[in-house]
Amino acid sequence: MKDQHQFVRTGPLMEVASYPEWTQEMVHDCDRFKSEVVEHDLFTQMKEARLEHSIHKAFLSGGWPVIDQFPQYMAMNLLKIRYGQGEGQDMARRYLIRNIRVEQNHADHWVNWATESGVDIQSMLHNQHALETLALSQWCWQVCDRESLAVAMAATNYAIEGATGEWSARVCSEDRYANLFDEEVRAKAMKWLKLHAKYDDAHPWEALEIIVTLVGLQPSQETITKLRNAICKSHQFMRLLLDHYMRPATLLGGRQQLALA
Ligand code: HXD
Ligand code: FE
Repeated sequence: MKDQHQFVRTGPLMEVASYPEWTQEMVHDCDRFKSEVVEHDLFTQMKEARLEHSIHKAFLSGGWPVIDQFPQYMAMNLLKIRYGQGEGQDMARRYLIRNIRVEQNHADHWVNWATESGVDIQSMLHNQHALETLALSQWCWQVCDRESLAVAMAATNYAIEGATGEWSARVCSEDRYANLFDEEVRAKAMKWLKLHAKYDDAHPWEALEIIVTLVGLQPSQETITKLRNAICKSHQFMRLLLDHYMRPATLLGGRQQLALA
């Protein structure tokens, strides 16, 4: 049974024009926040191999909670699904089960990246992280726990994966950063970045297709607003994390002490 508001994509997966007009507007509205992540000075300095060592290590450590929890966000969303309850739910079920498995390896690759960058892994795994950087993981947990499947996937699989595909591609767009690592460990250290740095990565688009299939061709204004706010919030929390690490060193030290107190 097919209802008239059901979205069935006919155009290419990775073109925004293949989606309803409300989706195109939403994507466009959120892109401004995404750019602030992708173009962030921390990533510029990383790409140009001039990011201060302490900031580099602090970033890798501070990013860890989201890496650790990412499959759990997907698991929380998987719990919202019942088989055979519609095309959107069936697509989401396949996507989530498959990608939870993929993210298993990504956590290992992040740990390798951090290890080769000189991060103290035990403190990365067990330290309390700065409040500003914890906001991103807390937000993701909250949205996946409390909001609908569509809104939660928009905040995580669409917004975070989407921005990450672009910032990692930016860092990998030249060899300068990769060349900071000794040749013997370079491939291992760069694996996480390389895997995410694909301009042709279909994952965020697959998530978008699922979201639109879940809410249909004509969702309420309230639903659209919720989706848009969730996406923009994820981008803003990512930016907050990056801004935190780019603050002057003294302030960063002070804040970290505050978080540990
Ligand atoms: C960015 C810091 C400002 C956190 C990056 C989070 C990226 C999550 C990517 C997702 O695929 C999980 C993973 O471990 O690869
Ligand atoms: Fe990943």
